[in-house]
Amino acid sequence: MATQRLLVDIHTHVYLPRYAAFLRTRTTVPRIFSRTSPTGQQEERLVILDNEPSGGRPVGAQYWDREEKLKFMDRHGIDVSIVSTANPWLDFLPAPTAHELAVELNDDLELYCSTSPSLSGNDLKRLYGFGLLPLVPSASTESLVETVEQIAKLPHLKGVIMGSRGLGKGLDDDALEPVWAAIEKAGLVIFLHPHYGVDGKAFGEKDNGHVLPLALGFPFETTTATTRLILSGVFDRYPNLRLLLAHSGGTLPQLSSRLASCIDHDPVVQSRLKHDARYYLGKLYFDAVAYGSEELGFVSDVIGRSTKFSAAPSSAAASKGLGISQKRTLGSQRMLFGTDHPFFPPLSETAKWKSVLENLEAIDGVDGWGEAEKDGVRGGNALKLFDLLG
Ligand code: 5CU
Repeated sequence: MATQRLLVDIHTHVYLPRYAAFLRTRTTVPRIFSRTSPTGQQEERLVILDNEPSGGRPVGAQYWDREEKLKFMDRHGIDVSIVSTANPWLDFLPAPTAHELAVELNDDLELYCSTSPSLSGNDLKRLYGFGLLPLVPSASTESLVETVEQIAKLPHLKGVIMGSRGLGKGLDDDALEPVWAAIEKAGLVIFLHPHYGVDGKAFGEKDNGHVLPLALGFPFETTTATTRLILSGVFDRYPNLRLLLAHSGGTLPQLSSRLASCIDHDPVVQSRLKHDARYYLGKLYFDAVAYGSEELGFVSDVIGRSTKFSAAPSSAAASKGLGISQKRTLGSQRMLFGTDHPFFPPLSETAKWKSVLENLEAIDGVDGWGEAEKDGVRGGNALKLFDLLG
């Protein structure tokens, strides 16, 4: 099989059996509990969000059983998945418990991946993973750096997944400097994923189910967390840090010129940064979980124009002349296919999941992306970012 044509899913989640067992012991959110369903069956329910109805949602083997992940991959033609623990990770735990569980879950995930089938025709495994850090209030720097080093030694773990809370003060907290340094040194990719959304009051009183927190709250959270990281100068201090944003970077691509203008009018903030804000978007990676071709095309344009905003005059000159198709090509190289499995299951039994098909069709339909760009987004970019070919 030609590795350039592989389909690689970089946004796909799991609650490892140890994590699911832990959630079953809890009586407060997040938790898994059993109940008798209205039809008289015994069933398990998952509650992870504070504003979720207390009955939660159905949860089953697709959340923890590796065979189910592989079946889902086979059904959708996915060759390789880079699996991450789903939210809320370890965020809700006291520091010692979070550290202990992080170490155990990282070992569990390495085993889950290393004993997965090999992909026929080459040396790749079907499964790789993102590890977990004990990012909770009062976690010590030593415990965080130690866990980064643990993950770096596990050959099938290629990065870390994290939310936006950090040690309780967000990701622009100075206390996280040694963590960024350790992650950069280890060459791990950070997958930044939302969980908390925004203040629910913004969504009013009408019952719109889970729609507003998921469609808007999640991406707004990612937008704010990434913007705060940019403003803190993290990408100037750690230029080789690789940050992958969930849900195509939320609304950051749409707002990046407004952000740049606001910074221009604030000399204090401006003096902290080496580059125009738009430059930093070209240092980031974006999943292609946006469900629409126009959105993907737009995000690739914004990423692709970023070198125009480098403070280095030579690259400014080099990129001024980039046309729309060159920007789209350049931008596409930082975008990667994802499914969000096991979330967004179809409402009725279908062979393939609508949410997956929509994301594949979106990639296929981007104006100005040729086969090379589409193959890159479908898998080639992931092979490079995660150095899967060695
Ligand atoms: O449906 C949801 O709540 C979620 C979630 O919590 N996490 C995620 O990755 N996707 C959907």
